[in-house]
Amino acid sequence: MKNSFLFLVASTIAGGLVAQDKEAEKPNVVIIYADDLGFGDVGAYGAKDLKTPNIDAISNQGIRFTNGYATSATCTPSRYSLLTGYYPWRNKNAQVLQGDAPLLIPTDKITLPKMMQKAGYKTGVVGKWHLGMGNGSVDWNQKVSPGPKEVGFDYSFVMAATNDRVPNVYVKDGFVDGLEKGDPLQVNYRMNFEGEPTGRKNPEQLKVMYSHGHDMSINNGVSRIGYQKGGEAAQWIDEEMADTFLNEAKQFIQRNINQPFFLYYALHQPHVPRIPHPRFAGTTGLGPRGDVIAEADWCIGELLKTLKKKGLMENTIIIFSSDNGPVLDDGYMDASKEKLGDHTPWGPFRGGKYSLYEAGTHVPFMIMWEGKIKPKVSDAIVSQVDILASLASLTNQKLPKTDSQNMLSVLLGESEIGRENVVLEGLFHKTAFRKGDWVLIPSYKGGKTPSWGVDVETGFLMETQLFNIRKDPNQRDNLATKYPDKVKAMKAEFEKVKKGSVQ
Ligand code: NG6
Ligand code: CA
Repeated sequence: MKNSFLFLVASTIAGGLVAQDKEAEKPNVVIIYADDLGFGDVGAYGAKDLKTPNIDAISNQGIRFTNGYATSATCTPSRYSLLTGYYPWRNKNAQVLQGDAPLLIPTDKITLPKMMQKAGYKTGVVGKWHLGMGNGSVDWNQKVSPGPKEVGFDYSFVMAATNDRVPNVYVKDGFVDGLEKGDPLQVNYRMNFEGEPTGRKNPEQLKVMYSHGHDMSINNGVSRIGYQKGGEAAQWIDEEMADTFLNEAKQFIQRNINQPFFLYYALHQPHVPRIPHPRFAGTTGLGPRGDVIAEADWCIGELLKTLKKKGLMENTIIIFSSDNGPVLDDGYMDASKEKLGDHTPWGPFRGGKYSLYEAGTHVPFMIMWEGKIKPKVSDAIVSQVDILASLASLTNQKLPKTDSQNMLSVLLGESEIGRENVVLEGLFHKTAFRKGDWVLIPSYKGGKTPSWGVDVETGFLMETQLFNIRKDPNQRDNLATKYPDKVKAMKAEFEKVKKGSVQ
């Protein structure tokens, strides 16, 4: 009698523990991924003239990484790495894609969302996709496939590429959302459709003037990259995009409240064209770039509120980062430069989006898990490419070898031992190598700025560059000639990593 009572108590406790453990292995995971947000754009990283209280709240309740990296200084390659676990320069096609590009990610390989599906998660992507969809000759009036579904997302509500590229429509689970039968949507990146206005020919129709490129089809008073015709009812209104994506993200959470979910919430801000909802226009004094960052921050706050209201905070890991560094004029005359004042989107770093210099890839990177991760600041080196292996470890799964390193203990704040080294990519697959405090930028032919004249130093110089990033975050003091042995050793290790023999 006594024994069986004890047995009952013991098994109940054990049962309880097992159940708890199981739950602990499968917290919801939300990745919030900004587009072109700089290290210095966030209050938690030192921004003073721009307020980001909701992003800061994630940082204050979790870990703020001071050495967090996107794999690339542009969007498609960084997203490719996040979802595949491979460095983007290993795939020659992983470069900024047009809106009609075929799906970039192989459908027969493991991806972050597929791995989460295997662990029993419902997976969703809301926001910017920019990884190609379809097979290269898409009929936008039929189901567009392969796409997010084939990459591992049970639900998707996305724009195909960027907010400055056609088609300007949302694609929901493979179908253009809101398309009317009698008004088919056509897309062409080579030539215009007869009689259709363009920014170049009809500047009087524009509410924001283009500065370079972006002079093709007009939607909602903004000319874009590429040509499109028809699909009028489905064309997005830029001012409503933030609310649209936020509602989709909230609904995804609501639908999956009773099971583990993985949400990839890919914000469109502050990428061009920067067109905030009127609620945010003029609120920061920094022009549209500041205003859309305030809008993005608000969206993040609303998402957190939703998780809180549903009682999900203690069972949800939230990761926040950006796909690449900041840029001011990226194709529209939106006064980003004129209204910048003392704000420094690049933080202490040199360069920006497109750049091999630090500001291209050294981005805000933070994680919170209420009650599980103790708040702190970490200087460990982490890359977004590591999220795959780390979440595989969290959910107890084996992965084939990729560039992704298991940084789970670093992400959970249990260790300060991050990556030994990390490869950084600028435009056109040009790469640099960080090891410890040192960054090596090999010599490259090519100009200081991208060919279309965007005002960012790429870091592509004829001479080899070596910097001590801790002492000289602004990369002004090139130590390559002073430390030839260091250059040699780093080059050798870089070559090994490129060949895949060092992980
Ligand atoms: C460039 C565009 C730029 C931006 C970028 C992609 C021109 C002149 N510039 O080609 O405006 O769209 O591609 O940005 O067209 S990213 O963040 O998605 O990588
Ligand atoms: Ca981007």
